[in-house]
Amino acid sequence: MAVVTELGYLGLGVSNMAAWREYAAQVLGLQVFDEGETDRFYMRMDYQHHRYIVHNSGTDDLDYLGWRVAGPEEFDEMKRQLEAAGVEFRQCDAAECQERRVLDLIKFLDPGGNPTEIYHGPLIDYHKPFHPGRGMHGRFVTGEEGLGHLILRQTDVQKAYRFYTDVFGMRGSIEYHLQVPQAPGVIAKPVFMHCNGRDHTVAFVGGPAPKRINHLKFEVDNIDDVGLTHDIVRDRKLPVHLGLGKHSNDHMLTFYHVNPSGWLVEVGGVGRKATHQSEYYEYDMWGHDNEEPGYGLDLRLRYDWSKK
Ligand code: MBD
Ligand code: FE
Repeated sequence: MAVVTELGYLGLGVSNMAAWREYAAQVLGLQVFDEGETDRFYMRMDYQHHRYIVHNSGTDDLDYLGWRVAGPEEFDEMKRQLEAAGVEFRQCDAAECQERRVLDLIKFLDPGGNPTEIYHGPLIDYHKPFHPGRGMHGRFVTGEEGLGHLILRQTDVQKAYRFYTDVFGMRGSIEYHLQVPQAPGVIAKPVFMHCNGRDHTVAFVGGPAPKRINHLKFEVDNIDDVGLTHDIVRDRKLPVHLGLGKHSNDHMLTFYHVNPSGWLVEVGGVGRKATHQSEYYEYDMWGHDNEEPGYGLDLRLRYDWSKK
């Protein structure tokens, strides 16, 4: 069976290109550049030509995701797996491969209707060292673990779980049983999936959501980069949905703020890798208090020590 090896690139659609360029470089520390095109720019976080194409599409949402397979054989095998699962895909031509800077490419929709791409052979620019948009203490954690993680909208979480396990070869399970403050008695059971050493690469919460993407996680390898980004976000008074805290699944120190498109970015790091065995939690280790509701993670993550 062919398996996806990493979440390699994303297409983001935005309405305010200038705000995104400034935010990406000065708040997140990404390398922002363009190739002379007026309808898009690129964001880089390592040697790969780009990890993000930011399109002037006005969607203020995720426009597509790119999943990597190891090489030509796995690419062909993945096409057979999609056929066997009854998923209609489109083989892309040379121009479309060049647009994504990959050797081969197919496009289709995942069970939640999210535009999804499978590729092999990304362009890696080893002659061009990563140059962050602002000072960083350390680095983004990418490499074989891909660009980070995201929560992706799904109408049927069980159907999505089956697709990402049976067709993509990922593994995962429900990892939390969480209280929903606005709906007493309701327990949210988010599913987290991994395909490499990263604890999770994609997660599904289920239920209606205004956008395909709930949040995108940027992992840094130095706790001082979490602190620096946190200071910059606080100084700019960007809304912080969940304050600093530590997750029970990946043990990372993170916080969630709102980007210029109105959806969430989670910045954090210095945790643990995938354990490759299922476990679940009722609470995060500490923190992640909801400071400003309404951005899609209105869940009780912190244990209440005033109880009893
Ligand atoms: C995560 O990265 C996350 O976003 C949530 C909600 C819970 C655990 C880990
Ligand atoms: Fe997350």
